[in-house]
Amino acid sequence: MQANSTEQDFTPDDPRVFDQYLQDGVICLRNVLNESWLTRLKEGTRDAIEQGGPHHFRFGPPNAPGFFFGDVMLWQRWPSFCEFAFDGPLASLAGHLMNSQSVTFYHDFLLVKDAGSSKPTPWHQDQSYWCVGGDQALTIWAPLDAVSSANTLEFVRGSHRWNTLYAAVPFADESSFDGSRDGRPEVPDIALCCSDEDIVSWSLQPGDCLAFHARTLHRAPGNPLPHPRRVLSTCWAGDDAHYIEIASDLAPPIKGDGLIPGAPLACSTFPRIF
Ligand SMILES: O=C(O)CCC(=O)C(=O)O
Repeated sequence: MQANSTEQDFTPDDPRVFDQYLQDGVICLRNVLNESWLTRLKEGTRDAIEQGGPHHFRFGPPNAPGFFFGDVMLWQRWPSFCEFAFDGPLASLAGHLMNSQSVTFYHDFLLVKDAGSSKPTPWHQDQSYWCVGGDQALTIWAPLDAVSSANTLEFVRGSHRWNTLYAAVPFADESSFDGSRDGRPEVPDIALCCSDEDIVSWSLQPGDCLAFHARTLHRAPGNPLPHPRRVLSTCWAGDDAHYIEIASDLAPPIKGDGLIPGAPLACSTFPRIF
């Protein structure tokens, strides 16, 4: 399957942004983060990798290049990530795309694929891993390094409208994550059920973002390039998002503070931004 890197892209103030997101479940937005935010996030990323948090993972060769590092809830430990979540440009963008009056910050997720990492990210939907029900939920994927067709995300265009939430899959064979306890169907074989035209992807510069619905299927290759692929994903919830309990493992493995099923998600763990 060949990823198509020539898809249409937009600037955040383009009036077509909302309809495009609604239709495809993914949109590429150029020049969203300025140099100042990028510098702060790169500094924060360096620190975060050095001192992985309680839920970080590191797959690949131990103590050697080519690793795949991930960590969540960085905003709770690092001022740069906290200021980015609360004062950066993504909350209002998320609110616009979700057509939501309120925006709750669910979590951040740092993903670093070192130069030469052979770890692909499997096809999955983000909502499969979450304690979040509802339709107004999305992720914004912000690379801190240039990405090309060799190491960017790929999406099944429109898959957020398939009305199916699949079982969550582990990000690596060596992971103990179990997403199979809720009787959800397995992610289908995308090569069999989708044509090349259904798969979309973009090359990005630092500052550009991909915003996608929490049920849009996506994957990524490893990182065969000679420089790291550092990305900050942030996950946002809107008016109809609510807390759910699932039997499978959660990612992040955090249930929030005093939440009851069906109630809004906002709490001290998942703060409401506006
Ligand atoms: O960056 C990756 O490899 C995967 C990212 C992803 O799946 C996400 O941010 O939801």
